[in-house]
Amino acid sequence: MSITITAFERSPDGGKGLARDCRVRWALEETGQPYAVRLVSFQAMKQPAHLALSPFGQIPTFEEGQLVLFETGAIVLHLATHHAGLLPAEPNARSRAVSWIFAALNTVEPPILELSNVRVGERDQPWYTARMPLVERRVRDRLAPLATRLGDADWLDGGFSAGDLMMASVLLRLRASGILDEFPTLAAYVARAEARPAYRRAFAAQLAVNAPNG
Ligand code: GTB
Repeated sequence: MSITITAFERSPDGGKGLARDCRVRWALEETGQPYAVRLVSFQAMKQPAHLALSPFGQIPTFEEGQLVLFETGAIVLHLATHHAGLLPAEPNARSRAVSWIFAALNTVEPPILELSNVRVGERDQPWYTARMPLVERRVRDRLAPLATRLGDADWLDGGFSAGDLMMASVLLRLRASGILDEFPTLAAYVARAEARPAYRRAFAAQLAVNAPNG
């Protein structure tokens, strides 16, 4: 059955890997699944046809036969469950890898999102200067124990898994802030993830949509 995902017709970052279709493209590449992409405008994302796929009018969505999925966690978990390459075979190791998917989305991503929301949306507010250090501290409070757990390992729990795919995707968004580089082992972890051929193919495909000539 063929797979179709949705992505921004024009991504605010110019297709540099920050929009969430990148993590789904990456999972598709890691699991060797061919896919098509339907590009949607910001306007089209809020129209009934797209809302039928994504209740909040967001990208990415995932269609495979009769199955329609939204939420990148669910999409990556679906791919990892149904295809080899992103989850270990041993049941306990598999469950631990799933813990890392949830940790990335529920524990690490929220303060990172808050940081970018404050940077973009609250810069002109009178509380910005006072609030920013608090928001940055919440990010560091997640990164420090994550770095401790990673230690000098390549990946979070044995071999590369969907948990690493999701964690690296979440951490990538921090690079522009400079905070990721305060944690050299995490910066190296993200660089290791980005060096994977599957990530590079996903990144190139997203970039090609937004900068077809460059
Ligand atoms: N929890 C959902 C998931 O994981 O699938 C969140 C999906 C989501 O936030 N999608 C965003 C969206 O559709 C695009 S990725 N937003 C429109 C809306 O909510 O109305 C977020 C994103 C977009 C662009 C950049 N960038 O250019 O830097 C970074 C992140």
